[in-house]
Amino acid sequence: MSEYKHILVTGGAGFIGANFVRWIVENKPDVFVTVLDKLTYAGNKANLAGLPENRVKLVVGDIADKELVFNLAKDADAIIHYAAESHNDNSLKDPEPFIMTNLVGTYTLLEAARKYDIRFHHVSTDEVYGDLPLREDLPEHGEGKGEKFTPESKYNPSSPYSSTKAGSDLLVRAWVRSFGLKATISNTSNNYGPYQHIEKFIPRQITNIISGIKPKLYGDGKNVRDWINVLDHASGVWAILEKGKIGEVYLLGANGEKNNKEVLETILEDMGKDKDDYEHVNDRAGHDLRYAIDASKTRSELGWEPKYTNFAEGLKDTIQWYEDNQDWWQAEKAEVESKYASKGQ
Ligand code: NAD
Ligand code: TDX
Repeated sequence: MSEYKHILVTGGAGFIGANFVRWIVENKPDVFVTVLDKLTYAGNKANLAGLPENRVKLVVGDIADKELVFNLAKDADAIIHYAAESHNDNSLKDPEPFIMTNLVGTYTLLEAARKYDIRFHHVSTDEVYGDLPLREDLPEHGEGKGEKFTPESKYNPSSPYSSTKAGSDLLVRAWVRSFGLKATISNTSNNYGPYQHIEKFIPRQITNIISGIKPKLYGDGKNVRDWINVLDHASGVWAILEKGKIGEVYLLGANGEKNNKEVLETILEDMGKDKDDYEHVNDRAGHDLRYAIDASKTRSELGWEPKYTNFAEGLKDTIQWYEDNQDWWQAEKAEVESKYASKGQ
């Protein structure tokens, strides 16, 4: 039996939120989910298609809408906060929605959780810690202190996206300390899996190949991301909600470090192409070099373990999902690519 019977999931029609809602429906039969989602370009009702009405209700609205948020919060016993503007490249073009959603929206939710004394879990990213040197540039080839992010790492965000996520984390910490809010925070590495918007690296390249467009690699492709399957993120968030200590920060990662070039070559080979059949395009401004998560505290304190740690297999399943669900992404493909093309990417 779950301690939380009615959870309010913000951003539940986006990539990670929808996978979380699907995970709840599958694994927590006594939990009812209200999704609050604005359905921005990144949100999609279809991400929740097929879920039973007696388990999941979608409310379309903005997390910065105080009246709506307070109304929904009073009927919930926990808020799991996924909603965000989430794409670094977009934040370089127009930071404003990032300020409004990631900061003002988070503030609005925190005030509602404070008023009704509700458990709050804030979903954040490893990008708040900035970046790490590449392993090959470390003196002792990767072994040693400070090599991965820990909950004690210094905040050092690089982009408008990551700085607004860092700001939202700090708001949560202050609400815990000053108002006794029952909150936890998770900082997670790069997720992959179904329902990810095609502006993001892995789905963009898969859908490029299906569409006969050459994949696009930023810079030299040496940048490293620490990949975690989106379902392992879901189980991690639930473990923190139920077993995490109030006021604590938990890192979620699955030892999945890969550089972008390696990931792209694997996608190309899996899809029957030459592994060098791609283009180098303009690099991202301020492009973070490497992310890597040390999740040992989460594993030892909460007993959480990622299950889907075979990245090669997970990537194959993800490719298959985009091949099988072309109706889900085809209509947006030309517009996404023309936005990138206008920046030489
Ligand atoms: P996404 O962009 O796919 O989904 C975001 C969702 O939030 C969308 O459904 C969108 O409609 C909704 N939304 C945006 N603004 C809103 C608003 N003002 N009010 C209500 N809903 C709004 O993002 P994602 O990749 O699923 O990321 C979810 C969360 O996880 C974010 O907080 C992100 O920072 C964090 N995160 C993502 C990753 C990753 O690899 N994608 C890694 C670590 C952490
Ligand atoms: O076409 C591309 N070519 C390319 O080389 C795109 C879209 C990206 N890249 C590179 C940039 C990054 O090094 O691939 C890497 C991954 O890029 P994104 O998918 O944009 O993800 P990233 O910037 O790493 O951020 C993601 O993980 C952390 C999520 O989008 C964030 O929401 C999360 O906080």
